[in-house]
Amino acid sequence: MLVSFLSALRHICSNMYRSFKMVLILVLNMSLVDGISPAVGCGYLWYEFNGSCYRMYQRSNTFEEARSFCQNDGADLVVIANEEENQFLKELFYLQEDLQSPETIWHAFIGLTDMAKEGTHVWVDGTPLSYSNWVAGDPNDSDGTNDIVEIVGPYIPSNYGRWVDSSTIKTSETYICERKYRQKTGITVSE
Ligand SMILES: *[C@@H]1O[C@H](CO)[C@@H](O)[C@H](O)[C@H]1NC(C)=O
Ligand SMILES: *[C@@H]1O[C@H](CO)[C@@H](O)[C@H](O)[C@H]1NC(C)=O
Ligand SMILES: [Ca+2]
Ligand SMILES: [Ca+2]
Repeated sequence: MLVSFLSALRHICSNMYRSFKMVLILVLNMSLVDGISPAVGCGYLWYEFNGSCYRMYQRSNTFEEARSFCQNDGADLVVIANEEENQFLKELFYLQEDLQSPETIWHAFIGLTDMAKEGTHVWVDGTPLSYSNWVAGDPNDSDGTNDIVEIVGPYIPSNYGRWVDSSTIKTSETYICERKYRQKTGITVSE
């Protein structure tokens, strides 16, 4: 009698424990998805890295047009703070699901210019240049109008991820937008 009671109790407890574990796993998974899923946090076709959302576009635009296009999405051309972020952008050429033939891309605009003062590069958010990753010999303002900057794409493996200055009047086929990550609540995560 007692034995069967105890065995029944153990059975009930173990079932309760299993249900509790299931709920726990469910809750943990949900919060994990909330935290890292690009679909939830950054929106469709935007990719999250360290508090920002990124999207690479293939559209034929000048630097200023590309900036406006990013700004329409509450973003701007990408500001690159460190090597980790630059490394992420190299990966973005392949992460970005809607890109056509990433291996054929030469360059993409980033949010860096020396338009205001020749030779003094400033990020579009006003940050002065600290981390940089220039191609050897760049920036060289080679034709006197090279005041915008591009990151080299996979097409040129030897310089992939490095930066070149390019002509301000150039139209690029590719560029990268960045905006701060916002949680579902609409609260902006502070830096
Ligand atoms: C300037 O840099 C570009 C790459 O942006 C390179 O192709 C060119 O040869 C360089 N010109 C000079 C004069 O160094
Ligand atoms: C992430 O962002 C913070 C704040 O902007 C910065 O201090 C940190 O270096 C960044 N980490 C990486 C891995 O980029
Ligand atoms: Ca950034
Ligand atoms: Ca220049």
